[in-house]
Amino acid sequence: MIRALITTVPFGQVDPVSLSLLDEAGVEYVVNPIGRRLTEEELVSLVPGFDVLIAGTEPITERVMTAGPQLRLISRVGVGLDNVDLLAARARGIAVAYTPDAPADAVAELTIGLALSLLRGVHLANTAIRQGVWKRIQGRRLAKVTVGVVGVGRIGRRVIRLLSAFGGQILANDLVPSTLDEPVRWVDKPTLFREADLVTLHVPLTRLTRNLVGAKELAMMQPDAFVINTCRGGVVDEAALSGALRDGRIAGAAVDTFAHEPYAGELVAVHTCLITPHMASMSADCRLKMEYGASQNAVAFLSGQPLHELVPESEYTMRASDVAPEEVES
Ligand code: 8YV
Repeated sequence: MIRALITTVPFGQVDPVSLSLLDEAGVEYVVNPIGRRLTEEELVSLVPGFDVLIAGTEPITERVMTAGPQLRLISRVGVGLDNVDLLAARARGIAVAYTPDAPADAVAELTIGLALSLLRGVHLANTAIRQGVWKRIQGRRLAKVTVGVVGVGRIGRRVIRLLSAFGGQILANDLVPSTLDEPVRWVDKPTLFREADLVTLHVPLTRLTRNLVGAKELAMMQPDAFVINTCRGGVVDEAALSGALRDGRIAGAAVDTFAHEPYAGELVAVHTCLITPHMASMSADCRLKMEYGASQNAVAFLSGQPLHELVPESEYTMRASDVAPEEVES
């Protein structure tokens, strides 16, 4: 009997079809008994005896793989791979699959929602009114501001598509300017930080994107500018962001992803920071797409069928050289 540990939660809540798929394929599964993102320690104690991990964003380290010598497949529910030690997996012959397209629409939509909220001060008004303060906040519209998009991959492209419907200026930065249907101005990062009224980040977390937005970049930004991080914690230096917000060096931020999750750090006390609990991919359709995709990948792998969503070779090469394409200035 093949055994799968489903670490990501929720799973099968929107629709149990992904669990049925595993059942029909004769896969015995256990859903994360702790009900939240597992720590490395917890995963080490849970993993023995499992052949497959249907995984979230918990740390899937060499230690975890050593503790689970039966592991043959890590099937990520989502796109980010920073939590998976790809080289350790390869060294042990463990395949890694993911669902790279599934989260894009939901993450892009929430990003637009956060942009609108920041620009109109929705988060500030929501807090103020609960404190007995009736204060109508005057903000700006997306049509009237310049948005800087860092990382124009699957998610960044969709953000640009949605933004273009509002009609504002769009600045873009990535390794190589790509061909887009929408009008954007490709710029280097310093120009983007200096000129954008709102910066939104859509890069993977790598050694080189860690702290991509730190004190230096925040200092380049305009005092009425905003930052949105729906990509990965660690891409923004949280201490530097907190300092910049407290000192009023930028107007606000929306942070969905944190270096340590669940997050309970200093940004919680900063009222100009709109905080959400890594929920950009938490729309019903997106969860279903990711869960079903990851289950399909597992079933295909176990039945020896070709996998369409195996992590591509370029990810291993990049990991080995520790260079992320997004880091090279355009
Ligand atoms: C998580 C994400 O995978 O796609 C990603 O990389 O960060 C998320 O979609 C998901 O929330 C894990 O359950």
